[in-house]
Amino acid sequence: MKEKIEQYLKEIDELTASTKDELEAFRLKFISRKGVMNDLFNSFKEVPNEQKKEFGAKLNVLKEKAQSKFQELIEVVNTASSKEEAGSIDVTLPSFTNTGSLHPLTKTKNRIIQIFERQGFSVAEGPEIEDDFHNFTALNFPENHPAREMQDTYFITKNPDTLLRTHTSNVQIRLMEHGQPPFRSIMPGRVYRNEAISARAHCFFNQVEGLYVDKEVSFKDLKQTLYHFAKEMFGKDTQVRFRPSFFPFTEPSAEIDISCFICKGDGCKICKHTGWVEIGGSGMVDPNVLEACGIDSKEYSGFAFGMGIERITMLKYQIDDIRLFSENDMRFLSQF
Ligand code: 2NM
Repeated sequence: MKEKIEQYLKEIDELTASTKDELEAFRLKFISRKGVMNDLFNSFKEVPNEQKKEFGAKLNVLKEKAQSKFQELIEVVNTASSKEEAGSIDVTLPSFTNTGSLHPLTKTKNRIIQIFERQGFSVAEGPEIEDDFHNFTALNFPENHPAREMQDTYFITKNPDTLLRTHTSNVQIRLMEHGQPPFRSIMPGRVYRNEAISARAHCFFNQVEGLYVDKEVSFKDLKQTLYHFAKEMFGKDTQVRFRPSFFPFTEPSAEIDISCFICKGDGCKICKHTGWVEIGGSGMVDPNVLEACGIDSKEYSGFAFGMGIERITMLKYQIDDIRLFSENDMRFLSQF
């Protein structure tokens, strides 16, 4: 028994614990009623009376030692586990709020699509690398039209019949070529023009064009459709004005102006003190265009329109430099 007590004292002295499980194992062995102390106190009954004093004292030393070691281990284990909690991830914390956002041009494009889809238009897409027929000839561009010149259009050097599309009208042509009326679609997408880059112009930009071809489509359908668009896009008080113009592919043709939503017509820098800002072009599809696509122009008529997505976005958010859209500057992009 003497040896046992000595052995336990040594064991307690040398013992360390850093986890809750090790602490519990210590408690079961040295503190609990069912542990070694219980056995020792039971054996104590068998000790001859003249030795009881000595053993009693030793047992008490062991008991106290066990108890104080237990307190010490509780401290050690608690500090270790609170450190572990501080370093681990709290899954109940709110998640990141900086999740990125859509590009302003994408936002505008999505809104335009939404407004026209609600008026029964679907979305069509086509190639950015196009042939002369779909970009110019089918659109009634005369052979010597200036837009066909090298300084306006990017031609593919290896094949002069191939070019980067200068508008998304090539998609309208492809749609009409391969299908039967009615057609009611919008065509958003990137286009290319050989222009000097400035705050107002870029050599690539985005357009959305629209086409509606059916029996008895008239200029009043064009006006109503764009009137609705302008009010949805720029607010219900927006006025729309059609100004006579010319395009090879439409006859008659008109520029689309809206009342300046910045100064409400009083005159400001944005509208150059006219009270009106241009948002695009439009017109009745020229019968030559319909015929080039195999559509009987005596049976069908249509309207078409086109606008620049950059221009609409610049007006809506009062952005004064078109180059910001393609520079990927986070100070600009993170504002949207
Ligand atoms: C514009 C302005 C006016 C237009 C015409 C056609 C087509 F293919 F039907 F002839 N597509 N897009 C059009 C008409 C485009 O952009 C300023």
